[in-house]
Amino acid sequence: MKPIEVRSVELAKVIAKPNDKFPEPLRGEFAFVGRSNVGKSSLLNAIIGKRVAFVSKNPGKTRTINYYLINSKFYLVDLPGYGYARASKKDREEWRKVIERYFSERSWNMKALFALIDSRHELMDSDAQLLEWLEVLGISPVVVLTKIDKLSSSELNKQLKYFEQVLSGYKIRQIIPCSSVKKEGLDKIWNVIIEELSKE
Ligand SMILES: Nc1nc2c(ncn2[C@@H]2O[C@H](COP(=O)(O)OP(=O)(O)OP(=O)(O)O)[C@@H](O)[C@H]2O)c(=O)[nH]1
Ligand SMILES: [Mg+2]
Repeated sequence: MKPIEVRSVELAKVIAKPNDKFPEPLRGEFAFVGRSNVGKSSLLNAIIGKRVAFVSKNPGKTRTINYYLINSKFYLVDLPGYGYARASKKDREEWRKVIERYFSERSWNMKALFALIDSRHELMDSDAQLLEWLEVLGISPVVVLTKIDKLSSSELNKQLKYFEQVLSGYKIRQIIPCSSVKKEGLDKIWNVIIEELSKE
């Protein structure tokens, strides 16, 4: 497939408060969801090829819904992370509301959802909860296994087998192992985006 050249990136909209409006739908959007610290903002930067999203080694960095407009055509959406145990109850409740609002009010405009899961660990309860919730909503995510540069090739093989097995009970579109640091798997993410955009 012909790659998309990222000619322009603009932080088009930040949704911080419950009443903030979503931007005009344009040709659709691709959202990135996952536990806090799983690497959503890093992955966005890696696929865009520029440092636009804030990355932090401390969980809970992205607290708003950030819409990055690419080539004035479509959006990449950075969602706040869930499952950060040390956040206050109030904060966690707020993030949950923001994410829930996105799925209930805006997922109709989503062309694909990338659900990020850390390749190094077992599936967490909060990931399973998200996957179950997506099934209820009728959304089949692309699962992105992040930070594979931190695994040896034998560990990676073991984890891939584990995730294929544990995810087999869910409706998953594709599993993509990825590293934002080593820039691995990014082409597969682009292929999903290109395929969806070419459907119009
Ligand atoms: N080794 C390695 N580290 C990564 C990778 N992706 C992200 N990280 C690191 O993981 C930490 C969290 O990355 P972020 O991209 O901020 O994670 P996030 O999911 O956006 O986190 P929140 O905004 O808190 O939800 C940072 O220290 C990143 O440098 C990767 O592919 N490989
Ligand atoms: Mg982030």
